[in-house]
Amino acid sequence: MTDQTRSNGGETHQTTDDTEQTMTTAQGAPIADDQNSLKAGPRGPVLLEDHVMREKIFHFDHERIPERVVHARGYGAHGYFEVIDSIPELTAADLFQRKGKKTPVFVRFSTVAGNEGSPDLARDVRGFAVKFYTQQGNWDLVGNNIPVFFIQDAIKFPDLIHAAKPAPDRAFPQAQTAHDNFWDFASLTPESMHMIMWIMSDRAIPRSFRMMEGFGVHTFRLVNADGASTFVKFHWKPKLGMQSVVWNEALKINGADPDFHRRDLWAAIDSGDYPEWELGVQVFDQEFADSFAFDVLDATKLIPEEEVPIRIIGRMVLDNNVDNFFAETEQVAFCTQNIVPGIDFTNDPLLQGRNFSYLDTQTKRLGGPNFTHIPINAPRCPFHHFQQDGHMAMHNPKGRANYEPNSWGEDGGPRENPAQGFRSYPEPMEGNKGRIRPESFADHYSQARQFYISQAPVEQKHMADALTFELSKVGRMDIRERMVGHLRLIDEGLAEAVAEGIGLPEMPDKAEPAKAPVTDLPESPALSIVRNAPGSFRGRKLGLFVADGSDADLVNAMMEAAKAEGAMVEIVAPHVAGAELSDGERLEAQQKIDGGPSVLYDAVAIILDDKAGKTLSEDKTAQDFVSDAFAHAKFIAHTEAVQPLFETVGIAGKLDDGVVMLSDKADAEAFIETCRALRFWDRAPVNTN
Ligand code: HDD
Repeated sequence: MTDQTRSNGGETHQTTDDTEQTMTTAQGAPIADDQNSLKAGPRGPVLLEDHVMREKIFHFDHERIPERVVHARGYGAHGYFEVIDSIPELTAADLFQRKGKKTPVFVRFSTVAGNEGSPDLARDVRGFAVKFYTQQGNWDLVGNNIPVFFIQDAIKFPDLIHAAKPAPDRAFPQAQTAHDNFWDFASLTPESMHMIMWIMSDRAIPRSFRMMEGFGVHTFRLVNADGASTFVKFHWKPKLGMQSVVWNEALKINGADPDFHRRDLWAAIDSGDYPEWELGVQVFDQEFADSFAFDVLDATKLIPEEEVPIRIIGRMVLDNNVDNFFAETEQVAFCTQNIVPGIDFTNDPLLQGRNFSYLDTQTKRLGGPNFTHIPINAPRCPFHHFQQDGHMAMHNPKGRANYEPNSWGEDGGPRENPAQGFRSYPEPMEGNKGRIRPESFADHYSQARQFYISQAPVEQKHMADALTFELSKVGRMDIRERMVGHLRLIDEGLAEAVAEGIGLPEMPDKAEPAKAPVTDLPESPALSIVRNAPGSFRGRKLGLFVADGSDADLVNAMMEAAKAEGAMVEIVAPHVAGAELSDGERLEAQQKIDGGPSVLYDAVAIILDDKAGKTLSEDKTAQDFVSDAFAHAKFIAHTEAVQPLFETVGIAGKLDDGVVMLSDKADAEAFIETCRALRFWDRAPVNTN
């Protein structure tokens, strides 16, 4: 029996951890027999009178709520935000006022397109939604791991999502954009080109939630105590650095462990290796906004870090897994409209539309307007208002007054507070009403090109491979051609690689560059993952493949070296019972080789003796373990006895500096240091497609 006191976030209603307690119905009536329904005679019909069974099954029948229309698959955790550098000069927001101040948070990471049961390593944007339980109310920063978006105006969101989700007539493909409808929409929507570059890049297949950046995407406002306002963009920077997997690996991870990302987050927190991000702000004024080459209200554009540096103001640590997935992660309701005094919206038309959508969707998903009564959504500061009644109302105003103004004096309930209350920034407005797309939103290609040229060569190859993969799943030739026509405006080399990849007989015409010319922007190295590698193997996982007879000293040295680096080790063996090492000790395995393919690890060490080396060279799963690790540019450490395995998979003649022979303890330590480079990209061209 679970402890509902905890999973409900502090409300005490019923039940405890104490398994000695009597099981009851939901009404609290003790149950004598939970194994058998009430029957007329031992083999007779079940009686309608059986209130115990009917209540139990009735409740079960109603366990599901509608999954989120987007971001259905997600995983959450609790933690805190701590101020490193206070910014009272920029904002009156309570949570940023004092260095060291901590604010509790709940974070939910997600994929966008797939349903709740879809695999974690779909090529997709990742949601990065943070609920700050501040002393002035809940602030929801509902962002993604990509700083730009597909569309400029919220009115296009249903079209975008319809096109990305499974086709309505056949209900497939699940959790992938690799189909005609998505590319049809994208190729007819030039404003999506910048974001297309991002989702075709390695950003869309992160190694871990712990290793991805997060972005508030829109330009927001900060407003200080004097009412002065600056613009701001929010950035989350992972302490472990950014890292992604390669596409062929992603496809295989989805089969081997569809829960790869959620398991990774849960395990890291459970083991006390708490994931951490820094919160950074790009702050700029109206003058900069007016001089910037793009409109800061256009969510398909970013502001390069090189142009407006990021100031780190805090850190977020996730140190607590949920007690109950449904109560917390499923019922958490993020709303972009949840902001607090000191932070304000801008006129970004995407943000304005979102401010309607989230409240609306939570009402539907959680069954009524009282979803703020659910503990995960309730503010953790005092709150008083006259909202009342409705489905599942847990707390209504007390006393006689449920309206305002009233003349009940002290018993009259809460009052507005002009000194502290939220005030919208009084931005002057003028203009004719109209369904208008501003001309300042018209350049759809320049930043797409900037993103592409800022990538390392291996990342550019991954992008060409990704586009080739996706467009190869598109049945209609005209859609494929139209996309290549757009790519020609972004980068001719990329367009050629994709045209060749999908076998176009001739190069299609360039797309019309809409109303704005494409400009050559400088490279922004901050946009590359590989160019900003963390130089550490910390938080990563080593797959250590052993068998009976493996050299105990080497195995222990490798485990110690990995541990000293702050990395995790998983033992993989021919049997899950483990292996008897050379010293006669048995080492338990976490994975039988069939269930622990090398795609689940960041690097692998294969420590076998001659006998096991020979036997396993004929084993298909052991062969895949080695050949995949090699194809995915991973670092491989091995004993001499692994040579026959290299021979059977055909890489014996191709071994490079990323494949390291182990003889003694020092080799093991040196190998873990080598792994700090994360991948051996010189093994290119890597067959990742
Ligand atoms: Fe959204 C969920 C992020 C545009 C409408 N969105 C949702 C979640 C994230 C984002 C992270 C999951 C929250 C959670 O974990 O529960 N969405 C974004 C970002 C956008 C964006 C970064 C662009 C900058 N979204 C967007 C638009 C609309 C929506 C333009 C509608 C006009 N989004 C929704 C929604 C969802 C949602 C339908 C589905 C479930 C939910 O809200 O709670 O309201």
